[in-house]
Amino acid sequence: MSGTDCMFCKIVGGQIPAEIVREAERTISIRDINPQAPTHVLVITREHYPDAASVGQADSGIMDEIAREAHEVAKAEGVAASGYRLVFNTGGGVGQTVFHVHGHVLGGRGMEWPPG
Ligand code: D5M
Repeated sequence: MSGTDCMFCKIVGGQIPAEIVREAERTISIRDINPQAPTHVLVITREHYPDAASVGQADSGIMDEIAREAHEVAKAEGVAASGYRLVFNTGGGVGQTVFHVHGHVLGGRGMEWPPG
């Protein structure tokens, strides 16, 4: 799925509105529509890849960029010092619902380990 069928491709293309918190050459970062923490931002690749596994195989460099952008988001949101999670749900069995790679930046509250 990509282009006309993919919701995050439509957000990247400006066809669906989103609260954009950061833009970079290869990623955009948007506020999650259903936040699970006081800070919940998604770092999305501009190019379509279904998940972290496929993007890692096709273009390993972009994972570095996602991690860098996630940290910039965390700094801008004021959660870098207290800590944050960068989560990639990879597969429907562990909760991935949008099959366009995105890192969840979660912070601003205490969290448990292991995750549920
Ligand atoms: O995460 C998919 C995430 O995407 C989930 O936390 C909801 C969020 N989402 C879905 N639609 C939108 C829009 N339109 N704007 C912002 N956020 C959205 P996953 O890891 O695939 O379960």
